[in-house]
Amino acid sequence: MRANDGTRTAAEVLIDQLVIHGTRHVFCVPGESYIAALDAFHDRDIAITICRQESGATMMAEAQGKATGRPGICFVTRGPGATNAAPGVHIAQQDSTPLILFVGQIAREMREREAFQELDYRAVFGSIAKWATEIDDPARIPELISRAFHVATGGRPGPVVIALPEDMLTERVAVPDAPAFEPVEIWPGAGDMSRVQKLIWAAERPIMILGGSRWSATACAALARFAERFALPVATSFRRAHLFDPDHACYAGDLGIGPNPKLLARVKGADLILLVGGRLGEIPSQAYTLLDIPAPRQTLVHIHPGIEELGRVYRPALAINATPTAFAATLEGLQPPNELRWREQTPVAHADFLAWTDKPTTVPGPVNLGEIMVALRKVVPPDTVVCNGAGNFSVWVHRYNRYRRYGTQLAPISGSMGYGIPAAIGMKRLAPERTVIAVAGDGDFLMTGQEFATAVQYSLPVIIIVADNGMYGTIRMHQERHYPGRVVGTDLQNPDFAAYARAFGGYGATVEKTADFMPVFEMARASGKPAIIHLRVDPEALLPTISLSATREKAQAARA
Ligand SMILES: Cc1ncc(C[n+]2csc(CCOP(=O)(O)OP(=O)(O)O)c2C)c(N)n1
Ligand SMILES: [Mg+2]
Repeated sequence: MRANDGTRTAAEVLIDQLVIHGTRHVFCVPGESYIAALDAFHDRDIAITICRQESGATMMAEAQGKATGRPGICFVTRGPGATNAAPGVHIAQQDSTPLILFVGQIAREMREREAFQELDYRAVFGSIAKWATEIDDPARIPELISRAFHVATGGRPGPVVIALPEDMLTERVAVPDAPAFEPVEIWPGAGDMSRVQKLIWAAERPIMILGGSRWSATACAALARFAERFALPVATSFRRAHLFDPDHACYAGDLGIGPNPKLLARVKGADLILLVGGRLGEIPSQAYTLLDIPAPRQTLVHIHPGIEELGRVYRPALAINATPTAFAATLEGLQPPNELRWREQTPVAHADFLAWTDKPTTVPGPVNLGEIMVALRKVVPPDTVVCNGAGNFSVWVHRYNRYRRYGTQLAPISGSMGYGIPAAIGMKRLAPERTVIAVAGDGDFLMTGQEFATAVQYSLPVIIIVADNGMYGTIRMHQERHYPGRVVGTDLQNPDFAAYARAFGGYGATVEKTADFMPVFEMARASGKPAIIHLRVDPEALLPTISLSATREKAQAARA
């Protein structure tokens, strides 16, 4: 009950601030440590999603942060609740996603005794959050929450962790609210843009690479118009394929795991690279082999919202501290040269992409995940969101799905298993009208598969495809490459995933051959329930390009 003497509890001030900053969703696993904050949600216009484990809760919030560019919000309890939430915080860090994690904390007077579940959150999250703090004084909540929203979204976005001592939350204060925050745009200077134009005019073989966060549908559209006017080939970074329309004549493909060799050759052979928003980290740079470090042979123009990222690994010829949204908005002012010397090359780059992704390779066994992705991409609406975690199965997803709109790809740049299911649930909660699909491996699914209960609880009909090959296939692959024939710690004995779905109150079905998939998918869709389609995949189908036995034989031959 709210008082009418002009004072509020700290918890009430906190939740009021969230409402003012535009928060509409909160994900949580409850804990007695922040029971006063939970109470303050009562009668507030914020949808709460109660989850089954904190890693799923934090990933759901992170997925909303990715999709909206505004901080995803998660509440967890102290100690084990907080440490369970760490994977979502790490994803937000590596994926440059705004996220605010609130952690209940022991009462202030018990500090430093190792009270029940006591942790020092500044120390625990010090190296994986952008900012970790604890609020001692209720009167400073408006200031510190405002700062949290600015830190999470500013420059290169990332996670903020805020501990809330339990006794602090019930203290009463009279304090004015802080006004709503707005993410701060960072604009390139006029001089920057004229230098970009000069470098493009001098180029013979330019290419653009898009990555990172701080994009929008408008920015992607502006960038596509620019690419068109300049006939520039455009590649996307690892798990950022949704930044450019794959059907666009300038699209050259994505730099992920197992990329198109022709795209790699094109980037290596370019004389000008416009890297917009991305960091060209270990995965897209193919273990830092794509560009020379620190001085790339190509003329590198690096556009990034985080000043600390410019010159961090690669010395750019031109560094521009700007958000992709602001940079894209200024591209209209650039003029193409009279002669586009690379014009003939751009359709070739697009044809290379199509040749790589149009038709799936053949794989051993009756289920071909590539053919399934191709069949799916033909029937789902263009704004369908496809989510995934980590594992070899994701290589098929990224290669054969077409992410046709901004925000249709939710996948961890950090490579965290277990991301796809919570991401799909977070997304479906945000946009119930959209088709949301998660593709998971058998290992991947069970990292956060308990959240299927959350999908059922909130009637969120996500469709989950579990590619079950009975192993941690990616690690088995590395094993066969480095220690051929010596299988240790990578076999899995799995449940009946379709029965699992039904036991939770969802739709479940098993698919044993490719041709059966689409009818089952349609039934899953028609059921209106959260669904799991259990795909039985031959473990021999290791990658689109090589079988398990061939991987082993290749490694053995190299040793002989
Ligand atoms: C949280 C987490 N733990 C461990 C790993 C290491 N890892 C990467 S892929 C993988 C196996 C994935 O297995 P599965 O989901 O069955 O997919 P598959 O490779 O078999 O297609 C493992 C264990 C990881 N990336 N993330
Ligand atoms: Mg597997």
